Amino acid sequence: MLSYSSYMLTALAALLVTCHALQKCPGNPRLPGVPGLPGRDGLKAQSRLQGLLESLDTELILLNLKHRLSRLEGVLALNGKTKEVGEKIFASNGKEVDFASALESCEEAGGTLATPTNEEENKAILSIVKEYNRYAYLGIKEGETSGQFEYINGTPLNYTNWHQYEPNGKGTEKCVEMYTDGTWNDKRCNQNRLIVCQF
Ligand code: MAN
Ligand code: CA
Repeated sequence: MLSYSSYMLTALAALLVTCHALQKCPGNPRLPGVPGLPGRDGLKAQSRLQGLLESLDTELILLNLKHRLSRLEGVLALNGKTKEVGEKIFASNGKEVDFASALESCEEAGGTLATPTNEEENKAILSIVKEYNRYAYLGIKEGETSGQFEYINGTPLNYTNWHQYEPNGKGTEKCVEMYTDGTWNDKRCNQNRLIVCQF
């Protein structure tokens, strides 16, 4: 897979290097006329060629970006820093802060707090919690009605993994932490808990 994409990159790069050497790249206002094709036909062929080179340039940029991204993902996964489940990537920096600061850190990094919406995601977050052996705040909070919890974007929960007898805070524990066995506890929001974000 990697060697194939590397081959494609090299091949496309060679093509574009040639086009740059011949000064026939997209962005050059005019290409020389196509021999044997006079006037209007020549211009048509010229603009088709220009379009082709432009789309090749875009393809090369996209391939290069994909290649660099997959290498970055490989490095992060290898260091055990990320857990990927479906479309989601979970990650931690190992720091422990209160709920508001944890959410802020995740949002500053372009994500949000880790929010398990099924068992698989819960297990992925749990693996990070276990790695650091620290409880983590989840992207879940108590709604208007006490005892009723929702996602931080205000939508109702479609999956829960409460510890036995939880939630029990009755309005006094508005945040939710994950224990090191993956179960949840409603908890005051001012504790220091592991930052786990999702992207
Ligand atoms: C503490 C707090 C509560 C939790 C109980 C469980 O009092 O962490 O949130 O429900 O322990 O015994
Ligand atoms: Ca509780």
